[in-house]
Amino acid sequence: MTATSPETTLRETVHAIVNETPVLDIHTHLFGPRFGTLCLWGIDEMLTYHYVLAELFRVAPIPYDQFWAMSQQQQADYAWRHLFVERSPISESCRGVLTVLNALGIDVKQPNLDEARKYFASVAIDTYIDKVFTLANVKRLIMTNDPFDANERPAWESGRETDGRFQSALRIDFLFDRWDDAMRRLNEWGYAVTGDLGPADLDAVKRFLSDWVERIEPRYLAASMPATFNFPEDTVRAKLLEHCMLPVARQAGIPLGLMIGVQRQTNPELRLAGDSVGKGHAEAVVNLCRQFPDNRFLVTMLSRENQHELCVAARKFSNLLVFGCWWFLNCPSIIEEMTRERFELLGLSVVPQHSDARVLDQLIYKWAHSRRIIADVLADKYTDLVRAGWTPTEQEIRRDVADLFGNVFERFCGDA
Ligand code: RAT
Ligand code: ZN
Repeated sequence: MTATSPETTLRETVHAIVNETPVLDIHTHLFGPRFGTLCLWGIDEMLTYHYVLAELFRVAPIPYDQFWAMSQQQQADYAWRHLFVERSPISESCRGVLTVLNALGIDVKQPNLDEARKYFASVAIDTYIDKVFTLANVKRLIMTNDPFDANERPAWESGRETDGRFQSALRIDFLFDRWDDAMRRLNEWGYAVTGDLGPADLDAVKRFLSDWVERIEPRYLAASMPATFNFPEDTVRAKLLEHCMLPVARQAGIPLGLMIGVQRQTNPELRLAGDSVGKGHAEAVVNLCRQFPDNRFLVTMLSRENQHELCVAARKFSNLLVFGCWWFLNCPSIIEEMTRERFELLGLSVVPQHSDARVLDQLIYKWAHSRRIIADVLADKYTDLVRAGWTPTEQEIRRDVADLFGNVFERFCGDA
């Protein structure tokens, strides 16, 4: 019998602790139970997730219009046939569906979705939410809440989310991306704006934001920015950012979350799956952090090429917290590379991952897959420390993982 090496024991301990530590998921598109049909779950939602559909259209012999005219069940059946039956589902998004089904005890090697549908028809949403939080070991998550969304607004107007596991983030993209429409709506809602972006307009936007901060108590203000975003720049976006978003975030004592690097609707035929990536300007982040030391910035960038500069920026400014492996970066090879780079440059002062889940069930796979990589990289780092004569105790490992999985974020927000 070969004895287990101390290195193997350390690795196993790290994996066990990473699996046992509940995580705070700081960016999702999930909704709590009081949002009714906005809370998406189940096999048909998983198979029509836009990450999956982008892959389906690469292999499916079907015109876009014909696909979009199908019912959601038909779309899911179609995706299952082409991506899971007629070829092996090796991509990250397809593998994710299998991880979820497998965790739920459903046989994944099926010619159709009958078994899976039978399972989902047999569970009630409240029980299922509890089950997913347990399986994914998520303690809380942060939603993405858009006051301009006609489906979401009424739920907020009739009161707050009462399930404490679902916290909010105030998403403000609409003000940046569709200022003309936003102006019209603001006027309808009693926030008089003329569009000249003079003091009265800026005051009205600030009032609007502050009212929503009061209404939904967000953990942060959030915006996704195109790859072209820069700061300073002579745009409506930069004016609103400087004179409305930043003061409101300061006043509320919450960070501004920036997700930079999207190229919207590169292929509109793909609908939600039609967005792409561009290399962003990390210097915009640097300029913001320097010019507004009293604001805190929670930043993720979409291009792999921006990751190193972003880490270096965070070394210079403690009001910058780097988070997550976003969207096209959320696949194992890149998560590993980014996590390694971040640990090496920033130690434990990062939020290594968020799920971006749109369908509740996805919490299960997104966290299972990421946990494994985070644990591996962390174990490598501890092994290096052992070589340098510094052996971590189990308690120290637990502390570090709890930091990565929530406490760093809470402290950054001033809440721990
Ligand atoms: O990851 C996604 O699902 C994207 O479609 C986006 O929603 C992105 O995460 C975002 O928050 O803009
Ligand atoms: Zn997102």
